Amino acid sequence: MLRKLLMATTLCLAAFPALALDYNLGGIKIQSPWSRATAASAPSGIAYLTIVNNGASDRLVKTSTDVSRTAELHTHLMDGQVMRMRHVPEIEVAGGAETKLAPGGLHVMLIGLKGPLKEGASFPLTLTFERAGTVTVEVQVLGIAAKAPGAASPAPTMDVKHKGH
Ligand SMILES: [Cu+2]
Repeated sequence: MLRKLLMATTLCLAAFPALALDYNLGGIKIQSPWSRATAASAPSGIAYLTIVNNGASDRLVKTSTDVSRTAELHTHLMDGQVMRMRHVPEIEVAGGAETKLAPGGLHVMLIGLKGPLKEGASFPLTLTFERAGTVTVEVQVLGIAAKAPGAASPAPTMDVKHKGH
C-alpha cells in the first residue's frame, strides 16, 4: 500500500517538469535558476541553481544582480545544533561533476533587496567563473515556501487522487 502511494507520488512529480531553463557557458551548464518570493519587508532573498561542469575544473567567483545591493556566495554550516550561513569567497566547480546550490547548502544571498521578489516574476543574475567567464541567467521566482523547482506547488488534482488512500 505504502509502496503504491510512493509510486503515485513519484508519477505526479514527474508530470510537473522542472523549469527547463538551462544556460551554457563553454563546458558549463547552469540548470533551473530559481528563487523564492519574499515578504514585502524582507531585507534579503536567496537564489539557487545547479552547475553541471563537463569541462575543466573551475570556480564560481562572483555573482551580481540588479534586484539587490549585493549578491554573495553563501553556504550553510552546522554550529553545534544551529544551522548558520556563512559567506564564501568562491565555489569550487569540479570538472565532470555537478555542483548544486540548493536549500540547506550553497546559495546566492541577495542582500539589500530593492523590492520584494514576486512569485511568477524573474530577474537576471550574472555569474562569473574564473576560467569559463561570465553568463547571465534568468532566475524564476517561485512561491514563498518552494523547496525546489517543479515540486513547488502540487496541482489540486493530485490531492484529490491521494484522498482515496
Ligand atoms: Cu545566506
